[in-house]
Amino acid sequence: MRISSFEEYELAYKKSVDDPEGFWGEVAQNFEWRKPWTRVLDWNFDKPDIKWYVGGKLNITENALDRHVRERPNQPAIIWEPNEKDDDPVTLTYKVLHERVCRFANVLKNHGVVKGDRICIYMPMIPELAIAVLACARIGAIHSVVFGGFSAKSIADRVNDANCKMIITTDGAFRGNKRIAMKETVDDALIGCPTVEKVLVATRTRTPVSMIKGRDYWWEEETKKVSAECPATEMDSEDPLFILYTSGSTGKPKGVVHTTGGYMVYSAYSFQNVFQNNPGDVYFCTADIGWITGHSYIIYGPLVSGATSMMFEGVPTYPDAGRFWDIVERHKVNIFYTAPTAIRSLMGFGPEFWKDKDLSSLRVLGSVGEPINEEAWTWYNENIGKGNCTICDTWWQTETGGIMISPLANITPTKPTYAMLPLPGVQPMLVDEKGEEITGNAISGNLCIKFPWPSIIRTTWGDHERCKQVYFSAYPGNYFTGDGCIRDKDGYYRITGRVDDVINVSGHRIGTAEVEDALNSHTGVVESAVVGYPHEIKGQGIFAYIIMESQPHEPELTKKDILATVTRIIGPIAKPDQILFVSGLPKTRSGKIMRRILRKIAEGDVSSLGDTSTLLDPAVVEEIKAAAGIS
Ligand code: 7RM
Repeated sequence: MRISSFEEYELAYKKSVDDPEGFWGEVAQNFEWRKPWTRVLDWNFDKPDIKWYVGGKLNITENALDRHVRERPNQPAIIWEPNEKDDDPVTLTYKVLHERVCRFANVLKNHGVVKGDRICIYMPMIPELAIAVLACARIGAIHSVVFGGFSAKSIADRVNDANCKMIITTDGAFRGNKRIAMKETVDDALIGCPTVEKVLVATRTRTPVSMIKGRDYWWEEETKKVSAECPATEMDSEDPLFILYTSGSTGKPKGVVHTTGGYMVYSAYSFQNVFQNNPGDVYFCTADIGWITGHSYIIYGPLVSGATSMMFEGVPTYPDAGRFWDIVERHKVNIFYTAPTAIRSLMGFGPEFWKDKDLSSLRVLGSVGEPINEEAWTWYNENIGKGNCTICDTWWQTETGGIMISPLANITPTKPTYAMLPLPGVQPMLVDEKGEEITGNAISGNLCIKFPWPSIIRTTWGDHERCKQVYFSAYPGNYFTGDGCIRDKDGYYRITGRVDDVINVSGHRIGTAEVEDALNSHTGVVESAVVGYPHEIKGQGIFAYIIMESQPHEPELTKKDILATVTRIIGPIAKPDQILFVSGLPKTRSGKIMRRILRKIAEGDVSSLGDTSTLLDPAVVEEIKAAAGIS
């Protein structure tokens, strides 16, 4: 189903609320099922227990590949742009991609992988990453992609949580002018991963790596041993398709589980309707496949829709800050999807990087990952879109699987910084602190969704109770997003950011508790508290307050050591931007850290610290202010 006017949007929206099962049954007819479902939806938000397309059988790769091999075999499925601007791009047509996926699926089978096994994928943005993901889906193995910037310990934690039996990686990665070790990091992780039996290694940088007999195998050699035919494994709608770890406000990252049928329907439905991709279009999403945006809008949504999806290996500033626009010009990109942090960073480099580039192919510009500020929205609209493109500010989450609130390109009106309206099938609700629904105009509220959609999170891997606690208990009967939101008089939504202890740094979700755990493991650290603060480029920066056993003799060196510890434990993306050594933290009598106060101090705004009378020791606040150089 493809909506093509605002009237159609309104009709579809109404139908989706009046008759959700009828609506989603119709949408799902657009895909190929081996066996139809007997019920569209079964749900209970209290347990939670949510099932879509009950009894339906399918394989998502038959929809993403085989179908298009029949209908458009020579159309590019993936166009890969390498790190070096002077290297040739690689085009994989649907026919070629299908063949490479089948071949690699046979490699997985040869190495004992069967339906339901969990496979960790730790790779840079090369075509083999997409091939590995789809090969897992081909045979019903559950992929767990770990972003290439995470540390060995983060890999190990994720591998162990899901008991992965294989890791797929590369020798190394090219990122801008850096070469990054991948296999070596996996080797470090493997010291603590007893369930991993095999490691498959694709070559990219041809960096020397250790290869252990009986465990480590080269991708290229293994693919030579197998045939290019691999029938797809029949999956139930509710069989897990993948696990993707994401940070929350407490504890370690949790494994968000998405299942086959509902995820396929929603990723493709949302892709088609938000971006309004037409046959022959080139679509470019700059995300990394290690995040949900890459799963849903580089791989599954576009490929199930038969689109042409660009995949870029490098970084926006290499060889210079015009790289995205060079790619748009070179490949005549029609739809471009990126994050506000990239926009803000590129804005700062000056017009010589964009003004002479031919961007006339562009029709739709997307934004995702964090709130987009008005200045960035306007710059994107004027300098990249030349005032001729729709800006789709798309709000969604790892847990929602697909875009929930966004303009439909050239259909929905737009307004700077607003994600505008829910897609048909999505029923947002704003609630106040007491859990009462706010109707009409709302100057602030917590964003919930009151009815399921096909790609809603099903569980958190290995810990269903956590899924219930985090998402379905704050406002019983509703899914709670963790985001704050306002709604204007026209009913348009603007997402203002997290209301929990999750920080959004350059569009990456980072839990304050995770960073604190890493900080606390550094020698000499007694206690720490981490908060987010406004950062011009990153959206939010990480501010760490740290109590040391004794005042460091060389504070600057100690700070660097602490950053090295965080990099070792989580990865460079979790490094605090600022560290302040303090002698105490503002705590309530019950021992709870008052983060509100720490946030204000990190912002440099102490004019309204609010009520500090409940603090165990109010003098601490004055000390911290003095340490921060604020009075
Ligand atoms: C897709 C993705 C999810 C969190 C979410 C929000 C924030 C994402 C927007 C946004 C304002 C947007 N998944 N967020 N998109 N905030 N406007 N358009 O980013 O799981 O990694 O992060 O990101 O806080 O809860 S995610």
